[in-house]
Amino acid sequence: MQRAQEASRSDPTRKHDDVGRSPHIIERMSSLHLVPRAFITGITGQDGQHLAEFLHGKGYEVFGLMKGQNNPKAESLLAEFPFIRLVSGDLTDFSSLVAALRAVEPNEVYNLGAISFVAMSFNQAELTSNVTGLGVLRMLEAIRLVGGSNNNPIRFYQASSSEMYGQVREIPQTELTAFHPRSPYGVAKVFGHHMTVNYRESYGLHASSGILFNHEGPRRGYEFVTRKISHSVARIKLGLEDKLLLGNLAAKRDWGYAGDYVKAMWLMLQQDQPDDYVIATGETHEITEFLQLAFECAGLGDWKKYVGIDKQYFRPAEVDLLVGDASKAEKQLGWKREVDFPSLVEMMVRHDLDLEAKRAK
Ligand code: NDP
Ligand code: GDR
Repeated sequence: MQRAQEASRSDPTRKHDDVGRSPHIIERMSSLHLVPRAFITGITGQDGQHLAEFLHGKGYEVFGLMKGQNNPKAESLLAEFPFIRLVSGDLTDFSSLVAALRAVEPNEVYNLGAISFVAMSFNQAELTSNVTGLGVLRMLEAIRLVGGSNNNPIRFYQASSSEMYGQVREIPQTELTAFHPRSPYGVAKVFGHHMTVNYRESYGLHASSGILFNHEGPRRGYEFVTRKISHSVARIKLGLEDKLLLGNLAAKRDWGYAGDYVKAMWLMLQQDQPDDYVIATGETHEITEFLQLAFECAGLGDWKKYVGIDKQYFRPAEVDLLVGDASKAEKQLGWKREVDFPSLVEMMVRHDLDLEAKRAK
């Protein structure tokens, strides 16, 4: 009966329930779980979508944290992934995280929520520290409170980042490479990473941290350089724009495909012991290489004809080069990336060509 009521409450076609709350938001769940439950923060983001899809395919019940009183992303998310059940809350609000965990009773928590745009973190350093850094501590504390300090049954994944290496101390970067973050975002991620390790060591929490290098795909936000390029290439090809303005083209990144990377998150939580793992391709490419492949893929020829430099896209401090060594994950988790760099660029450009052609109709 209760399940039926909850199902009706989460019907995306309903506008509001009796007390005016969003119908997508659940309040309390039954404690009888027949299948494993995953709770994802950052469910509307690139990785949240990939992970939700992946876990659903594995038979999980998937719950996602949704911030805001009427988040416009809820409707499109549920239209594409109707199996997701949304829970109201915010990483800056501890009691909402406790309430969410009590309602969902998850087996696994994936903390992907963050202010994730490095450039923005320079202008909103305090907000970034609060969400991306302190948000991790709040979630760990909420897990400890709800699941207990001993034999806590909730497994935790923290979305750590290669941005923690910043001005790199060695090449390639491994789990043992020292951190030297170059942005408020990177600093906040270092805090979250160390907190995760500390809760593991202090309370025996099954808390793992994935140090993921850049991963992209058609669900990437338009503010990030790869999607900005693939989107612009499509619009240039269709005659909708003629110029692409970028910042520092000399930066080198280790770019993989997001669909491959979320599998590693899940694998980490299936291990008997929690740990930290680098997830990367082991290759590094300049932004100019991405540009060259993207413009060629659309049949536009030399990218230099279309690309200009705009100082507003340069950052106060830059991360010049990232390249990760994922051999620990490959050996212990059996993880391996499947999509290579040229296939990733092609996937993104083809997707945006289709998307922009449909929008232009
Ligand atoms: P996105 O920027 O696509 O998604 C970020 C998510 O965080 C969104 O769902 C956003 O919600 C949510 N969020 C923002 N603020 C809050 C808040 N106050 N409370 C709750 N949720 C919030 O990031 P990605 O999917 O690309 O990345 C996922 C995670 O992995 C992030 O933590 C990122 O820092 C990290 N990471 C990403 C890498 C990459 O290459 N993609 C590499 C390494 C780490 P809303 O949409 O409602 O704003
Ligand atoms: P990054 O990704 O900072 O590595 O963080 P982003 O795509 O924003 O930048 C990559 C590199 O490209 C340079 N660049 C530009 N970047 C943007 N966004 N726009 C431009 O116009 C532009 N021109 C040049 C940047 O200076 C930079 O060197 C991403 C995020 O997903 C983080 O959350 C994650 O932790 C890291 O990857 C790993």
